[in-house]
Amino acid sequence: MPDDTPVFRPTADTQSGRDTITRKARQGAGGEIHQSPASDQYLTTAQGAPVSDNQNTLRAGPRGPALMEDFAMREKIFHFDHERIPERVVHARGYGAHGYFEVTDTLSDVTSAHLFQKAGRRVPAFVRFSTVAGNKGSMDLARDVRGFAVKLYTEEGNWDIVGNNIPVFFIQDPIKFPDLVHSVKEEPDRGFPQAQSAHDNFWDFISLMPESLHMIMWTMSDRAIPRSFRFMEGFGVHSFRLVDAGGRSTYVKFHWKPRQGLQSVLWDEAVKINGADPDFHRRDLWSAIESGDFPEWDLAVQLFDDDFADRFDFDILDPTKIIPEEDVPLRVVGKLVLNRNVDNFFAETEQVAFCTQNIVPGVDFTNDPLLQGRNFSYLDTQLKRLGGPNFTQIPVNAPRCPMHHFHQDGHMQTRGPSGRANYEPNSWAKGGPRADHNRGHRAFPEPVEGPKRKLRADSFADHYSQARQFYISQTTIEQDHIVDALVFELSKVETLAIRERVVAHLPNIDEALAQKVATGLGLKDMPAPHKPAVAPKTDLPPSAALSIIRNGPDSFRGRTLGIVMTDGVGDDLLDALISATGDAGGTVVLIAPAVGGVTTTGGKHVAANQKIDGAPSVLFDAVAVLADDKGAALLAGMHSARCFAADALAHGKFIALSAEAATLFNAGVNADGTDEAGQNAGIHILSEPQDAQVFLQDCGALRCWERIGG
Ligand code: HDE
Repeated sequence: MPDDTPVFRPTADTQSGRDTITRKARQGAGGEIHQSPASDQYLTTAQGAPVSDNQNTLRAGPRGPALMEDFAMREKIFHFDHERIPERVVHARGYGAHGYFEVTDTLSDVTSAHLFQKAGRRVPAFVRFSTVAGNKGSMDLARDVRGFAVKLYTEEGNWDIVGNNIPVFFIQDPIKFPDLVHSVKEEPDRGFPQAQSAHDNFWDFISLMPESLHMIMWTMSDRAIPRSFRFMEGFGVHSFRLVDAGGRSTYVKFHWKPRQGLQSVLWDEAVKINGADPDFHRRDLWSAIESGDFPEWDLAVQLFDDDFADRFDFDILDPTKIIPEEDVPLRVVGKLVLNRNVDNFFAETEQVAFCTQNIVPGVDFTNDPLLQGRNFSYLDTQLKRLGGPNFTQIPVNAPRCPMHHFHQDGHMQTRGPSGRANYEPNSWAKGGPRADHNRGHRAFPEPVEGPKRKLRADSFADHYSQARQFYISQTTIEQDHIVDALVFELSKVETLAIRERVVAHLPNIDEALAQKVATGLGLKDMPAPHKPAVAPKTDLPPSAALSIIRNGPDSFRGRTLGIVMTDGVGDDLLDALISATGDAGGTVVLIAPAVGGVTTTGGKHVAANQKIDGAPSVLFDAVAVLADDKGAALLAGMHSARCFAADALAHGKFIALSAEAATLFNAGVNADGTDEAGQNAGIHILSEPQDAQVFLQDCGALRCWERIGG
């Protein structure tokens, strides 16, 4: 494809008004133009007929029966009755945003994909993040894997990298996927629990599927409770192929690395956030983009060849295994930026259809069995969900490059090509469209032979070595969280035999882990260890890349400070804290006993964003309480304020206080900043406005582990 092909750019003028955005987005995507209501428009039916009365149904007499003749009423109710479509069978709850992907380093040495031939090339992107198990209305902070699905609208068609925030999966074969999903979803007889893995069916299945143990280490880690979509990694999981113009293949694994760093919440925070704001993750993404703080990820690739694959301890086709970054380093080749919220959640986030089979020339599949199963499932599921084969015409799904094919008709067809030629070859439309061997996608001609049999390769048999490697790669704090998570989940399992069967797998990962979980569960005896098919390797070295704490943010950028203020708050301190947070790239949320706001010592009125009851400290990365003596006494009498303080302390938040507000935090915190009980770590008593800068520097760390015993 020539280099002067127009580069596709996302709509830039997103701030210019809702009508414009909607029209541009629809037009750009080749779809119909939607009409946004404006004040000078009149109401019509879907057929365009003006409506005379939208309050009263046509009746025979003022108290008489409704008349069938009222076509406006019937159309309205008919359409309403059919508003819902089936939710996704997994990943039902999700949130999407638009942006772009830009190549920062060419990959022309390994792939013929047009996108990667030149640094600086940019294509529009749509990303949908999701939880897996919960239904569409479930809460965001479920302990769960997060989907990280990326659609790149390239000039050679849509390329979907349908990944997760965890680089491995529970199972090795697609035939087990329905069993896995059934086991984690609500139990079929009772219809609960919702969006939780902490129940008998899930752990029963896991206890009988040792191949899931590596993934279990990840899902019991803090990876499964991210602080926000913006602070998590994404992974393509499978090994794919890149293929160059000469037909040479290189294996590749895809990684999305957040430029914001990695950050997760504590389980106690997750539980409370779910109550305080079940939309925490979607609100976070929406607000960040709306405020112009666009989240960014680097696309990094791990490239390797057959020699490496042959030497590697594990099978590169096995989706329950990673390739450590220390073995195959990451090469950063691009940047993903999310800079535009959807105009309409249903039209875009709900109707977007990702399919693993959507690849472009220069990219190809491998024989990873799970990937091959997925290639069937995604196309199939869209048919059910979106109602017919023409879902590719929905604007968010439509390619942004020219399309020429002979598909026709079907439900909801909106393309009506003219002319007589609807088959190929034909002699009507001279010259095209025709398949082009040089331009089109060509499968890598891997020689394949072997008897047809239902079997699993021996090279897939080691289920524990990498689970152990993951565990030993964690800091002590993170290892403790894995223990706590296993104990929590298994304590919700009612059947003792299931608890024991799970614990029986753990000595194959780490003896101390097994012992701690057994103790946490109050098991009388340690169950006999499960006998592995292949002895676990104990010599795999730890990998620093696997820890969140070792890869946390290095500043307060993109994070939020919650400031509780009362009447009598000092102007200087408040202003200093707000501007220091802004300088650090963070956001401030002002909280007060009443949402109307407070009056400062200087007599200024400051409106609040939240009333304290609706803004518990779990919603913020760091907190401050600024009050005078009277305000501190008022807060001390409020249950919500006491909980705010107690949680901020318990969760290791960095805390800034006016001297008077220190009383709210009682015990170890003294107004003069002395720390007899050692509980003052991470707590700043602000005396001077310049203390705010020092506080914000501290806040750059993840949280104050020192105070909470990390
Ligand atoms: Fe999916 N998965 N999956 N999955 N998956 C779906 O497709 C499936 C797997 C992932 O935001 C479904 O459109 C099978 C791995 C994401 O719209 C469905 C297997 C990974 C999303 C489906 C897997 C994923 C889905 C449901 C095992 C990480 C959400 C709705 C063979 C690499 C996409 C839909 C979105 C969604 C099938 C395993 C990621 C049913 C059969 C491994 C991020 O087709």
